[in-house]
Amino acid sequence: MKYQVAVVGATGNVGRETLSILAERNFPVHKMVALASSRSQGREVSFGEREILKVQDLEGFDFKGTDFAFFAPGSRISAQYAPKAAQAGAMVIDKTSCFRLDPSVPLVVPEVNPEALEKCKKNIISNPNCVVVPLVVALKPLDLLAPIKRVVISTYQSVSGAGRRQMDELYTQTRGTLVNDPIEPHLFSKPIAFNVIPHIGDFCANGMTGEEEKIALETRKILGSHLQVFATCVRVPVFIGHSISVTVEFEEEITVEQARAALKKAPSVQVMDRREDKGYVTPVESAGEDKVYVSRIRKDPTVSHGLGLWIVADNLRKGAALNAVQIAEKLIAR
Ligand code: 11C
Repeated sequence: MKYQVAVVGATGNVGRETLSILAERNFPVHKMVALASSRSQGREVSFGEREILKVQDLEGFDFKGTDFAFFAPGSRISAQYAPKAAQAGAMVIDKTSCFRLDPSVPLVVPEVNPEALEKCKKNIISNPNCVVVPLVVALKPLDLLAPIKRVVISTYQSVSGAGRRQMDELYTQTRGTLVNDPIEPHLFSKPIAFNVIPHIGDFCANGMTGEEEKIALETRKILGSHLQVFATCVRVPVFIGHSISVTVEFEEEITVEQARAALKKAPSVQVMDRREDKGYVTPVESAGEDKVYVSRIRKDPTVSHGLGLWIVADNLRKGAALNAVQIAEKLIAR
């Protein structure tokens, strides 16, 4: 069986990656439609090496006959159009934060909580935040070994998570700095070239940022409310690949060897952990790859039962587009 598929937000980073992954994985498509705002109408996007698609205006599009609709526009666009697509009969897989905390919308990472798909009531499934996906892929096998009590993370998030124009800002600022022609920050609040910015999302009343709140709430929705999450999110001058420094506190003792063995067996995880030069993965190496890389597994002696980890993944692939395509593949398999 083949499906009619729509990609909404087809000109953005995640939309284009979705088209490319659907083509790479030979997703069974009989008709592919690329949608975006009227501003992008008529632009061309590639569907793998097979096809060039003309972008159509989302506003006038009738989703009747669409089987899968991958949404990767802004959250407000998803709020407006995803329910329309779902009502027209499309299974919506939404990559924005719009519905993630809605109790009637499953928030799914197929290797971690596929059972949540059973609870899909509105024809909408949410894809988690691009830090949360790799985080839960790595934490789930550890949580099965010994329940996790608390997770403290610091993120090192690439500019592609923010968008295409933010990638351009890093490029032009870097070049400008090197040729002594500094470019003022425009999309980021402070210079991103040769700098790091501890601010992703809007500030909340409690001092957290939106990204930090999302990470805590989404991780608990997926893994369970038995664990607490505290995050500090930082934008770094890297184009693709989010990294996470993680400290995990367990209810019971778990050794480094047990953790390493469980992670080695876990789906989508690649352990790369030699305690020597180059024995770990950096974001540049994760770009274009599908795995969640885990390095620097070590004991945290400052708490009763603690481990430290370093996690890296391509934020546009496993963090976003690939996970969404895997959700659709899981639905087809069922
Ligand atoms: C970033 N993680 O790197 C964000 C992008 O919740 O879907 C994804 C925001 C989200 O800026």
